[in-house]
Amino acid sequence: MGVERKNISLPHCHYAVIPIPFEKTVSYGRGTSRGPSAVLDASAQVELWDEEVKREIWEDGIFTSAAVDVKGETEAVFGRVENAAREMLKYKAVPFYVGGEHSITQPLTKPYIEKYPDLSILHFDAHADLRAEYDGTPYSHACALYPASRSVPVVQVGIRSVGSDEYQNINAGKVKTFLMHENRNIKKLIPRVLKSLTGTVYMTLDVDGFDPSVIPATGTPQPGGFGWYEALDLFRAVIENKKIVAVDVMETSVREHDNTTEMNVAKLIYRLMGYLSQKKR
Ligand SMILES: [Mn+2]
Repeated sequence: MGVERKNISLPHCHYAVIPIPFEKTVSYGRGTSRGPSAVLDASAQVELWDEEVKREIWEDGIFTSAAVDVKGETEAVFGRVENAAREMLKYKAVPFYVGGEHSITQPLTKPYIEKYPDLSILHFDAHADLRAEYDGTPYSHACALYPASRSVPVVQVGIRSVGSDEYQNINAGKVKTFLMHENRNIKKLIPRVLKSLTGTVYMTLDVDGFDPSVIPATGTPQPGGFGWYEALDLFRAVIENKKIVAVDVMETSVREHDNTTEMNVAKLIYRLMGYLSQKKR
């Protein structure tokens, strides 16, 4: 990110940012391939001193890697994404994978599921993403959490768009789904989410989990999402109470004459790093 220290190497950093500008199966609005670079550019405008965490978070070391190569067939791209995640497991840094479309959460979560027997996934999204297949492919953004949900607990929040072909997968098997309209009191929601998660958590954040007033530029927006502070309350509680092994932030798009989305996503990532830093002290 724009806030990284000069000459810092990955083994010494507490955080890593890995851009993955993949966009292939997006079914509606396009632009997620430009999301990661827009977030990195915007990160240069985020204040280094965080007013909530009250720290210069960059001092812990933020390593930004080159973007994962997303050219070619989806299977090949997914292989490279999985390898990138596997590589990150060698370091102490908490990785922040920045997408790109949500389908890449499929290969990203694989090495974590293998490594951590008690892993669960916090899935923040407007959409359930639990279709086995969509538009003729299992690699669609609409299937992002389906493979993981077959093997580890997936706790969904923000959900307010569910298809008839995935309805049987919510609140079934290893999936706990907190539908947005039934859980509008965030203070009551937080302890239920904490109870549903295991001790080790992978956080996958589709930015459309936020209300479009917070994050306007995303592939498939839905009304009635999380407010900024509601989401931060939830994320802070999860980070304080769980071991976070990785975070992905997906579906950031860009649109002309409006940099609200990339600014807010950059601030979100920096703030989450701040929560993780606070915990260490
Ligand atoms: Mn979504």
